[in-house]
Amino acid sequence: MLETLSARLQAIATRLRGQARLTEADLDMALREVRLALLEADVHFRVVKTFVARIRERAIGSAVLDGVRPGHQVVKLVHEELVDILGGERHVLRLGPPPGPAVVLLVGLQGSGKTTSAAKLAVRLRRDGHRPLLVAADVYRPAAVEQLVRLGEQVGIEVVTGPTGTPPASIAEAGLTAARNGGADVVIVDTAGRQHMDQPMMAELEGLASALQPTESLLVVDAMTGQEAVRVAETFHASLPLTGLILTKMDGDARGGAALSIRTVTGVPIAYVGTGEGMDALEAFHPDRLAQRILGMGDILTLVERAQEGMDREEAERAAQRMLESRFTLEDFRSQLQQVKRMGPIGQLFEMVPGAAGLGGAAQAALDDGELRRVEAIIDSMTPTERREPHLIKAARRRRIAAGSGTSVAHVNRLLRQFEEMQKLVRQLGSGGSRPGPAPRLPGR
Ligand SMILES: Nc1nc2c(ncn2[C@@H]2O[C@H](COP(=O)(O)OP(=O)(O)OP(=O)(O)O)[C@@H](O)[C@H]2O)c(=O)[nH]1
Ligand SMILES: [Mg+2]
Repeated sequence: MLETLSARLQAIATRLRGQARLTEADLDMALREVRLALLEADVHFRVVKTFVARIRERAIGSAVLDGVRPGHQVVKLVHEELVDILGGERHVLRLGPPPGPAVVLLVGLQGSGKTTSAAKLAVRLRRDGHRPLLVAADVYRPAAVEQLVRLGEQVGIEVVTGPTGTPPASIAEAGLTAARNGGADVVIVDTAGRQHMDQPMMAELEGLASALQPTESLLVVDAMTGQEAVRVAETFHASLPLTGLILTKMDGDARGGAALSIRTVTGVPIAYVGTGEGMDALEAFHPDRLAQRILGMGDILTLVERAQEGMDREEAERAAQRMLESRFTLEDFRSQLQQVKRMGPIGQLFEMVPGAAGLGGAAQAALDDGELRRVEAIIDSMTPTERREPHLIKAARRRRIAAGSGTSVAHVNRLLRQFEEMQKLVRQLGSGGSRPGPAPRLPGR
């Protein structure tokens, strides 16, 4: 459902990640695209506005985080803010403490999926070790009671019913009694939906709520209705304090902005999402997992954290300073390599980069530890003077270094050529070079 948004954000993220430097203009452009992608996905404009503003503020505030590429950092910020608008922590239903069965009241508009979700929720709670019982408090249509009874039979969970016309509160009371007698610890109450929100329905639900004192009042909303779902939730919440939401039909093909807006606009957390008609198609809602899925992040967070741990901040700053002053030597370069090595085997890091894991062996080989070790060995075989002044290294010295490091003259040549290119690039940047160039290629790649 969020596939289009996901694809667009991933494209932006991929581009940002490749960036060694990020100017404020780059950030603006990226955020403009993020904004468009969210609006296109039907995310509420107020949510979009706050979202983008917070990322800009945090990105600028944390401009030089330790040892991590700024592009990565921005992606991390986008992820964190996504998790935040999705509700942060997972909302776990409060169903205790015993004695007395906990009451879960399900409310919502007609056709939103209340009855189906009631049965699904019972199945899920039973799997979590509870003993649920269902109550058919939709007393206006015999067919509605019949529907819940059938579902109850299908999943093997008791359904308490009453004759058509019984006040909903009386049936619910009967349900509580049945639960106490039968040892059920959760009573799930399915209520009648209306086509529109109207005063009588609200009054009935308020009456039901004050009679039952539900521990959880969950609004069931159809995610396919988009921003309408957000409006419905706002209105409901105003007269019947909700504790959580069940977003149904997330398997549909709507744009999905409702899922991203509803928590922030209403302040009510999403507890579950319905992802199909089957009885097992109800998932606990995890803000962080959805955010990761939207961004196609793979294990990028782990990667960023590892980079932050592996890099010695002061050493990195010193190296950057020396680069700008054109005093960056092969010695500095070697110490940078050692930092990269501290982050763990390169191949493993590679696996964690979304999209990169699929790249073939060629790319892997170019980045493998063997190559890094070879570069290090070559630098180790130089004298301190040679490391500081590589231009001194002529043919005879190259042969000595190759022999000393167990490599070949061709390897030494390549390393020196690449280092020289890198220095040239750094000089351009240091001399007030206006455009940020591509990341200097590490020798050995
Ligand atoms: N694809 C899909 N269909 C769903 C989902 N949840 C419910 N449905 C379908 O939506 C339709 C309406 O579901 P109900 O559970 O009867 O809705 P309700 O809110 O109880 O409706 P009323 O009792 O008439 O107010 C049914 O055909 C369900 O199978 C879902 O997560 N995904
Ligand atoms: Mg129903």
